[in-house]
Amino acid sequence: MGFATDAIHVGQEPDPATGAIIVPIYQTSTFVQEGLGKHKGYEYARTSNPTRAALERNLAALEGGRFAFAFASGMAAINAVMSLLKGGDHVVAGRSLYGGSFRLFERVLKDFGLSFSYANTCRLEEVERALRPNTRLIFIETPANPVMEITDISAVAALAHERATPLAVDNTFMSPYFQRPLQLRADIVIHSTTKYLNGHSDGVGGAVILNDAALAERLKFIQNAAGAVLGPFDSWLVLRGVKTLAARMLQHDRNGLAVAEHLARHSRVKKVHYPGLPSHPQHELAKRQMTGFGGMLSFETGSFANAKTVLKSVRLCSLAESLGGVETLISHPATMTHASVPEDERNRIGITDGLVRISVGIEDVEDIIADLDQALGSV
Ligand code: P1T
Repeated sequence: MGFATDAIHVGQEPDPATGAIIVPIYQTSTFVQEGLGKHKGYEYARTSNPTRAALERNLAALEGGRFAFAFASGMAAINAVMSLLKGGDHVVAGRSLYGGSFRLFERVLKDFGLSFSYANTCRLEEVERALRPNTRLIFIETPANPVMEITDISAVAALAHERATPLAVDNTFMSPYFQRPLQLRADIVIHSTTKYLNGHSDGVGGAVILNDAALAERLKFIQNAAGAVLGPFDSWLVLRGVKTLAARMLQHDRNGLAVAEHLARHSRVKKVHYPGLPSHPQHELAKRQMTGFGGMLSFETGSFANAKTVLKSVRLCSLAESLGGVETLISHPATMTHASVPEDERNRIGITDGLVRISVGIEDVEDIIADLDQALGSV
């Protein structure tokens, strides 16, 4: 079946007990057993819950993977993947990552004996140079938050596999509608479902999707043992959200391109980072690896004062962290999402004080553009 059909139907068969067309919210902590060891597949809701299991089946299908696990947040999903490692292991991570991933690595996981090297993963030779004999994972985000750097997933996967090292890809920005890393031979896909998968800015969640049975078994063990699971109501919200993923992503993509093209022509905008623009340094790779460019972009206003003016002046666009919802969100990475990245590192990546990020929503695009124009008019 096609993607939109799977999004609506996989894991979402009518409820066998009642015929309800919508998967029920199994708001229960435990399941009564008929006798010792005799139950209907569910024992305790941290281990497994039917609403969460439905979502996990659905997300596995959308990413083209065999196994999926849902977590309490994107960060909990990333932490679970990192829990596959042990003290002394080394990770090569992309230098461009969501600030919270960097914070988890540097301020939590280092204390458990993991070590991290950050590479410009757009350059294969830099990934290769960062590898060590004890490298046990390569972790990338593509497109990367917020400057939209693109990493060649198949090329990094080939390099990783030469060393029998798994490659994990945070696919939050594209969603499986526009990019399927497992098909490009990545081993682990991570999502903050808070973003496009939920799509309506009303729940925080995360997911990990993979094909390898041994890794999946270990991850399932970690999900249950550490317990950062997605609750039944939040699982249900994501199940509802994914049904319109295909329709929403098409509109995010149309609006994203229109806003990016408009800003690129704007006299008060110095630079636009959007993979769908031919001026993007990896536009050709983006066309090859993704089937659309999505709704995320960032642009350079030239100074902190200019960025502040734009963010203060918008009326339709909401100044807020997060992304991927139907409404347009605008933010200042240097002081918001990437505040935990040291300033010199931020400048190296291009997260300047004048950089503004937009998660272009699916409102009428003329209204979004008019709002940005009036805000830029105040600069
Ligand atoms: O917020 P949470 O659901 O825990 O997801 C973390 C996360 C993981 N990966 C990527 C690529 C992300 O962008 C995020 C969260 N990002 C934001 C909140 C933001 O505004 O960029």
